[in-house]
Amino acid sequence: MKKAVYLGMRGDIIHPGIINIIREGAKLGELTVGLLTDSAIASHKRLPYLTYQQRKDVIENIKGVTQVIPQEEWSYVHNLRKLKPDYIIHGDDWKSGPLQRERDEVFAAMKELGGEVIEIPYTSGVNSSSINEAIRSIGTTPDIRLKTLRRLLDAKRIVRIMEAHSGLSGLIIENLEIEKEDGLHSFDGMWSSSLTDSTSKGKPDIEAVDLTTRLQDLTNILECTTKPIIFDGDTGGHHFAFTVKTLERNGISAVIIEDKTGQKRNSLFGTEVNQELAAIPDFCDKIKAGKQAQVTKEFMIIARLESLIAGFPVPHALERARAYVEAGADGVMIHSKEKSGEDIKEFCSLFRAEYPHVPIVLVPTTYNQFVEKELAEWGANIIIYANHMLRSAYPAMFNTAKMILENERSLEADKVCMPIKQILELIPGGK
Ligand code: SPV
Ligand code: MG
Repeated sequence: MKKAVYLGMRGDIIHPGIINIIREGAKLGELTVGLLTDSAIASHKRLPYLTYQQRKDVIENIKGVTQVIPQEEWSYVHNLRKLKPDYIIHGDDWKSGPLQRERDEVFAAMKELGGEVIEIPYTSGVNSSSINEAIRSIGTTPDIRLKTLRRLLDAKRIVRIMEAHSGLSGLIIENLEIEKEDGLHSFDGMWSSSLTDSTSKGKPDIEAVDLTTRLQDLTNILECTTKPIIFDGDTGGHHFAFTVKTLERNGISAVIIEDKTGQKRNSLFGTEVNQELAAIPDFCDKIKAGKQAQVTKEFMIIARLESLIAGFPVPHALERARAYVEAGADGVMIHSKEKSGEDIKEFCSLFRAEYPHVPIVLVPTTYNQFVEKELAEWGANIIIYANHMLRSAYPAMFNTAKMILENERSLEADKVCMPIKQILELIPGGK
């Protein structure tokens, strides 16, 4: 009887190194490929370019592959215990670098199961990570970027979004990664905030900046990043259908519109400003018009509930949420200024009970004592850090300007500034 061989892989980019491992694996026996699912990958890395089904279609048709099964976890061990293969095969490049822990686990599991680990010498010059890097430097397409948010929602328990108001702030969100116990942490996408966009232009957040101007700045972010973008659509304006089409064309994944009416004010403004809420049927009509206008099936229109901001209780928000979801909203954002977070928590649990699968978006600016895991337990799917890049940039710039003014020279300010050499090297190709 033929021996059973297991090979776990992402299968996003097929290169000669992988073909070599498949060839060697097939020589040993019947080769089962454990193809990592989107959620297995997203727990540790960026989403692959191709969906699971697309990757499966490719791998199944490679000579030497007997079958493809899902590997639902980052670790190989679960599938090894299930299949009890005679061999697991892997490139020997995992001896050093981030996969060492997985390697140790695999050796322990195979020893227990009585199988063997076969390590194939790494094919020099090609590996998926370096090809991935190269592809990333080329960029993305509006189509791929737009669809990524839905894929992330399917793959991840929580989608982590950070505000970007310029190409530079976008680049930080694009590239920042930190290693933690449970894998690599990074931001999943960007929030194009009306507050920080207008503030960075020296204007108030009153929906005074028109769509064309908003998009001009967004273009800078689009040009140097690949991650998905959620657009703050304020009240949706008078031409929401047109806005939806324009955002889609640019590869934006979602727009959030709020159920306010009249001249819009920022929601975190003092209570002295009385913001009127839109009538439910009017706002539903707006959602419907947007849904009818959209061209792709993946674009998302998220309804933002301002009930709690306007001083109404949770049932008021819930009644509106029901109407908006019935009108076609792809998700709801519930906003509040309440520090305790109790109102948000209550809303989440009541809404979740009625709609198990409709995404909930939270913007925990005031109730920021809760960590992402806690908000996920309440039922949140998307967390937006809505203004922190601009709020931290402004005091830094202010202090530098003040230091120069006080000292009548820039020597003292130098220690709070990035060295010239570093800023010249900051942007790839900028030298
Ligand atoms: C924004 O970022 O512009 C928002 C979120 O609308 S908030 O400022 O919290 O209202
Ligand atoms: Mg806003």
